[in-house]
Amino acid sequence: MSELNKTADIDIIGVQIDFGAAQKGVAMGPLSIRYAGLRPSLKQLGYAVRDKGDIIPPDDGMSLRNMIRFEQVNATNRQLYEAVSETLSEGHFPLVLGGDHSIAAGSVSAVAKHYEKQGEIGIIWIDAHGDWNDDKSTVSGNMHGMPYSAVCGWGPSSMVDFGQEPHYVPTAHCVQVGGHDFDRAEAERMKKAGMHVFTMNEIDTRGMHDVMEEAIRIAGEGTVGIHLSFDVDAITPEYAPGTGTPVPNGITAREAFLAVEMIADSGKLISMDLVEVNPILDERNKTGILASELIQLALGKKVY
Ligand SMILES: [Mn+2]
Repeated sequence: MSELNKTADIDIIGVQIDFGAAQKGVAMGPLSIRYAGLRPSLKQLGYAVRDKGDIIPPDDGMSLRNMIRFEQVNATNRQLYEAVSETLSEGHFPLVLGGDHSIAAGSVSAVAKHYEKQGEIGIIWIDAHGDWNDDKSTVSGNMHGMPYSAVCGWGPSSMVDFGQEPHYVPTAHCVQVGGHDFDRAEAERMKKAGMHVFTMNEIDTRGMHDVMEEAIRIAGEGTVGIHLSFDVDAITPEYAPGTGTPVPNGITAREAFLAVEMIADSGKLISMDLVEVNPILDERNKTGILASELIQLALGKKVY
């Protein structure tokens, strides 16, 4: 951990939402990660840990055109934006547990806004998917496919508007790692926006260590720090079966460990989401346990 975060307390914020995804059950993700022993493990690392509990979405609300359950997703993200902002203003480290990935719209918006006067933040987004659709390019209308585009200012703008005048994250500092299931229009948008994308092919060719060195440089150099948004569907389903949109032949658990250990060693991590753990689809909480381990390693757990 950085000097900045070495002394920081960690606030756990769960978000029980699955309205951003087609496959239900991911709302129970925060509990499955907690059951894997997250809090005592983080305490063992020397952190003071405060669990702020879970944000519960409203049980009703409207959809907009090509944005399914928009109202519920937006109301939930508004609450998350406020919770993360409060945590940051108290000097604590926000650790956000999903829930589907739509929640990154709330968490990243809060982090970018908090550091607005100090400088830009960088983002490392580890995911099988781009999450770079807007309400025009989307094929499914599911909002968990849109947050990365939204926080970069490429829309949907309504997804990150909580009345705060959003501070968008420049794509010059935004990295996608582990992508291998992009929609065609989505990929075009990412290219146009100048996103830095390290696909599975690139990881195969160069190795995770090389890829992460560059990713950390892009997100970490000239920024106030790095937000890590980790979607467990980046990890191949043999290791992470408990997720709603699994994609075969993703990164291994070892590669994921290496990636988050390198982020920890960079000393640049300022906030983190861990999303898309779906206990209904899991095998004996395997994915929840893996998620807990990834968080510990990202926060500085060492084997030796
Ligand atoms: Mn995702």
